[in-house]
Amino acid sequence: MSDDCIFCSIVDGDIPARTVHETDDVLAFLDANPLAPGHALVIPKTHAERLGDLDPDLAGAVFDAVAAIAPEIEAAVDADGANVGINDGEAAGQEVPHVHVHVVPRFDGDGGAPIHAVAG
Ligand code: DGP
Repeated sequence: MSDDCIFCSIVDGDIPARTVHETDDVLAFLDANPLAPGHALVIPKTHAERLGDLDPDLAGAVFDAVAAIAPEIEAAVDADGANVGINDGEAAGQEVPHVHVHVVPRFDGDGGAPIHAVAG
């Protein structure tokens, strides 16, 4: 838990969120500013600012959760694919300093950019 961390407050139940998956170590919830229907964030419950700060076992648990829920979210919103990614550090666009993996459903012909176009 880190004071002033929005995502720690969500873990603690002090800020409401639409939970889509939860384990002892990981929470996934819908993004408040979705890029697409079903856009979810997967976070470790323990505070870590950057991916490199994350305990490797916990990083594994986060990606296990991503792998489990991405197909479920795609099915729930009838998507055709998903972008899965991390904005790691301010220079990469990280706004909330608590590691989070974006799962953004994609739809055939939706006109959005692939991740490799972000800095291209
Ligand atoms: P990033 O730029 O990678 O740090 O993305 C932060 C994301 O977090 C952004 O898509 C909006 C989302 N977000 C920010 N505050 C809240 C919140 O209080 N609740 C939820 N559910 N999402 C939030």
